[in-house]
Amino acid sequence: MFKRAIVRTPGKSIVQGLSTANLGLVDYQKALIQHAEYINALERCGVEVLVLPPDEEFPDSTFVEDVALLTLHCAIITNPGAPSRKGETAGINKVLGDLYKNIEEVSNPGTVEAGDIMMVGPHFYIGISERTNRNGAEQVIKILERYGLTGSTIELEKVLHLKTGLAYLEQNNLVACGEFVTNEEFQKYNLLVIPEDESSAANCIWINGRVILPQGFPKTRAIIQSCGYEIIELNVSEFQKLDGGLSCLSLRF
Ligand code: CIR
Repeated sequence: MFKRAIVRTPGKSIVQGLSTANLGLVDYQKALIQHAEYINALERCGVEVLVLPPDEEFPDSTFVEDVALLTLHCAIITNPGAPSRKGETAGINKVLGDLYKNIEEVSNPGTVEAGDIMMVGPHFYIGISERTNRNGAEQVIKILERYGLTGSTIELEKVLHLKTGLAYLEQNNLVACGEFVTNEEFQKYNLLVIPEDESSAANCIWINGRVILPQGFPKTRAIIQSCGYEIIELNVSEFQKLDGGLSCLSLRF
């Protein structure tokens, strides 16, 4: 169960965030409303939400998931592979100092963005992507092992982050799309295969028995509902314009 979450309110600079999506310019006012609805949904799932103020210096800083990995035993500050995002870690480091006794860090030449890390109980899958390199993943695995946890790597072919196309919903249920569907590593799970035309919906999150899904993906909704989950749908259009989704917007622990 998750007790807490950390989010960061988007700043006006979000309109300059990194993007390959070609979905148009972010509407800042809409982004603020969607972010507030996101916080509300987390609270409805029984999570206490710590809301950090906007950090205008970093346009992508609302995607707070990427700058830290929070486990039961330690927090790991990452080292983002995107040059414009490197400085985001200082802000999260300060906040985590009050919440965690054990704080670890990934350092150069290793790069890691935690959107590339998926937790399945005590095991962490780490995507090797344009943002997360092998050195970074190895640093994370070594740290995890010191705390009795494990990690392994998955090569990414097309997507930005591992969790762009995967979401673990507990109870052995794994949402998968595209390149991950046939990956050997994931065949031991009950795969909930998301059709390519709804690929954005693969970035959904399990919170305390409920699943938060992006709005407008009826096939995905039906698949997840058929497994017995209560669903909360949210409009995250402004974040999708920046290749972001539901998981990216919070650190859950
Ligand atoms: C970026 O390119 O870094 C941001 N525009 C989107 C980050 C999305 N984060 C995630 O998937 N965990």
